Parts: sequence; structure tokens; C-alpha cells
Amino acid sequence: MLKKIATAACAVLLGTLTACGSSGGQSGGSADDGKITMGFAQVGAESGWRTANTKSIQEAAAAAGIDLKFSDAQQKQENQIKAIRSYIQQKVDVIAFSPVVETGWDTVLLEAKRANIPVILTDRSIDSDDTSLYKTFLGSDFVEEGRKAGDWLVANTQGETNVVELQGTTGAAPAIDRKKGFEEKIAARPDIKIVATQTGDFTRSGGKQVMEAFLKSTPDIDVVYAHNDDMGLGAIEAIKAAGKVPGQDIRIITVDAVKDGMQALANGEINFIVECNPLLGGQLMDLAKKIVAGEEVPPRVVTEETTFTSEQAKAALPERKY
Ligand code: GZL
Repeated sequence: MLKKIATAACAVLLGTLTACGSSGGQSGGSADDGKITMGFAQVGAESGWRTANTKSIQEAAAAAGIDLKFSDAQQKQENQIKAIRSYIQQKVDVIAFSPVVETGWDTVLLEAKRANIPVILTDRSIDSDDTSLYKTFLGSDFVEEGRKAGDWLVANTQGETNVVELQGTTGAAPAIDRKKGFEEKIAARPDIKIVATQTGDFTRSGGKQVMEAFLKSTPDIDVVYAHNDDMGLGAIEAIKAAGKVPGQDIRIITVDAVKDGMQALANGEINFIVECNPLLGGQLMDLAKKIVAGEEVPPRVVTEETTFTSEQAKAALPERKY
């Protein structure tokens, strides 16, 4: 009798091991039901754009039947690196993240590569010579966004124009590239000058604090160029506190086109917004499924986006998703 029980127990144990081993063929931790597991390391929750981006990713994962492990790095690179390492240890099928800054990723991405876990860059890219460290980049062309902002100012200002610039997070791709594109366009007009520039870290409070300092230190400010709506909204608070009229005494150009920014644009407190689309979730999940299935994907997938004047914002607001 004991022999029969022992034999049965071995059979059960062998079956269990075999079942566990059956998903071993994949790089990651796919459950036996074949469900893909994605580890996503998000930048943080610093802006309305980020909130919309997170919502899009979480909703798209649920809709795609992808098991999402999600972390918020509170805008700290070391937290994103820790999250990526934890996903590697958990043997997820695919890792996706929005690098808070452009540099310092090669070591951890090499660890993911050695663990045979594909990586997708979303929203922000990295500055690395080794493009084998990630499968694709899904996001905006930030230089083009800066160009659109610069083009609008060149077409909508005459004579001496003093610009103060609220930069995004130091070292972040959108901050570097939005500055680059804007400066490329205003170079055609020597009478348009950036007279002060400083990071507001993409936050409303950061934009307000820096604008307060600019208003004290920099005479004759004509235009604010803010790398995102949230810093522009902070600048509006500072401009009003200084007894000036935002959108009139000091005109404001921002990037993102989140609802609060679009409302300020419709109200005439912001003058022009360049859209940066945060709704990347659906495309991300499609790319993840293709990559896990071993299919080829393009090395770069640039999102569609536009620009808004005040009148266009009034028309778009009722249907605005974020
Ligand atoms: C841009 C994104 C930026 C947004 C900011 O794709 O990385 O980060 O423009 C956000 O609002 O904080």
C-alpha cells in the first residue's frame, strides 16, 4: 500500500515540476495559461501628463490581458533601476519603462539582456551607443515639439522679445530636446532672446518657484516657454501674484495639452500649446505581444500629435480624454 502511495506522490511531484518547467521555454514568467507578464517602471506622478500616461498603460494592460507589475520611481533614477532589477528577478516576459533621464542605464539593461528579457522604452528615450539594449522606442519627437513652439513664437511676435524658459527635469530627453528644437527655430530671429532659463522639474510648484525668481531678477519678460503645462500653470500663479496678466502682459507657450493646460489656453492665460500624447498604453501592449511572440517591430514608433490655439482648445475641450 505504502509503495502505491509513494508511486502516486512521485507522479504528482513529477507532473508539477513538468508543468512549472513548461513555461521555462519562455524568457519570462508567463503563467502556464500563456498570459504575458510585463514589468513597468514609471517615472513618477509629477504632472497631469504622467497621470494620464499611467492610466493609459494600466487600462491597456487590463484590456490586453497582460499581467502588469507597476512601480512609481518618484522621479528618481535609482528607484527605476531597482524596479527593473526586481522585474528581472521575477522573470517577467517583458520590461517597459520611461527613463527619467537619458544616461546611466547600460548596466541594468545589460542585466535584462543577459536574462533574455526584452525591454521597451516608452515616452522618453536613453542616450546609449548600444541600441541592442532595447527592442524599440515608443513616444514623441521632442525636438519637433520644441520646433513647433519656436515656429509659433517666430510667427506671432515682432521686435525685441525676451523669453524666459522653464526647463523640464535636468537630463531628461524631453527637456533636452524641447530646448533644442525651440532654439533651432528662434535662431532665425536675433530679436527673440532667451534671457533666463532654469529647470522647474516638470512640476507646477517648480514652475511657480522659478517664475517667481525670474519676475524678481529679470526685467521686461515678454514670453514664458514652459516645457510642460504644469510648469506653465505654476508660472500663471506667479505672474498673477506679481500683478500682471498671464496671456497678455506675459504670453505663455507650453507643451503637453492636458486638460488643465487646455482650460487655461481656452481662458486666454496660455497662448499656445504643443500636444504631447500620453495615451501610449494600447500601442505599448501591441508592441509587447509582438516582441514576446518573437516578431520584428520597428526600432522607433513616433506618436501622432498636434498643436492648439485658444480657439482650438475651446473646440477640443468637451471631448478631451485627459
Ligand atoms: C513627455 C513626458 C514629460 C511631459 C511632462 O513625453 O516625458 O514628462 O511633457 C512629464 O508633463 O512630466
